[in-house]
Amino acid sequence: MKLGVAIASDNALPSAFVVMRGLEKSIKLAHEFGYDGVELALKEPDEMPAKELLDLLKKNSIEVSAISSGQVFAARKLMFTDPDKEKRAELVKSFCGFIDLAAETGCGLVNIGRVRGSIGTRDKNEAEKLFIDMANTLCDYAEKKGVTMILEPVNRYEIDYINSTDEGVELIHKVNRPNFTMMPDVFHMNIEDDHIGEALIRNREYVRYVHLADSNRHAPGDGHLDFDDIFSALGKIGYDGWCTVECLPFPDPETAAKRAVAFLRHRYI
Ligand code: LER
Ligand code: MN
Repeated sequence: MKLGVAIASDNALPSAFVVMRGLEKSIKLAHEFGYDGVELALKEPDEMPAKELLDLLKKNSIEVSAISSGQVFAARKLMFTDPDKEKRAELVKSFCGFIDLAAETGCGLVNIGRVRGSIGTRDKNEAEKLFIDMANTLCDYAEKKGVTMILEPVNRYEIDYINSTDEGVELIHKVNRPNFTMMPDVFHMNIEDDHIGEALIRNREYVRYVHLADSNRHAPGDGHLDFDDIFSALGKIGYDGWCTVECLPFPDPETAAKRAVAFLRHRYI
């Protein structure tokens, strides 16, 4: 397994779920603290020119674990289930840029978290049709670039659609594309799933990437999640991908990033 940390540029909203901000500084610190990679939480695909980014990664021996898209929802209010055609076209444009970047950086993964959008008072089938159409459009483009789209079940207090991993798998079956799968986040699983370890084992086929935070969304080890159970389940299913820390920057970004490595390295990863 490889250990990553979620980062964003300086202009990310204060509410963005990342550990450190400032791409250049965070890539340097990620290496210094002992991470293998960074997950880039981006609003736009070109927040840093690709060449500059690739040089910076190489210089610091850091890989990109995935491109994440939460800020496309939080800052730009774009979503898969938006009935507005123009907004959906804007989303396709940004996601094609994310897919290009995922191919260029070699991570080959683009996350779909809260950007899937909500259902609200609409008929669920109507919203779901919009989601599935968008997923197919993006999978068509991603397939040509060797990129996989990873759906993240997110807890009910943040979004009203696809909260548990079982719901994620149900939707993955409906989309039914080889490059459309899932990325569980143990913070959301702790709220929505019956049992974290059992749900990971049950849905093993679709565990392509993992987000880590503790029960209070602080650094792993600072709350009461059973990480022995989580990593024992990941071991049982032969998971060998990225585990990326996506916790709140508490008490401050650098301390959170360091505490997460201190807890996870050697014990689990
Ligand atoms: C949001 O809570 C989250 O976990 C992100 O990774 C997805 O937007
Ligand atoms: Mn997450």
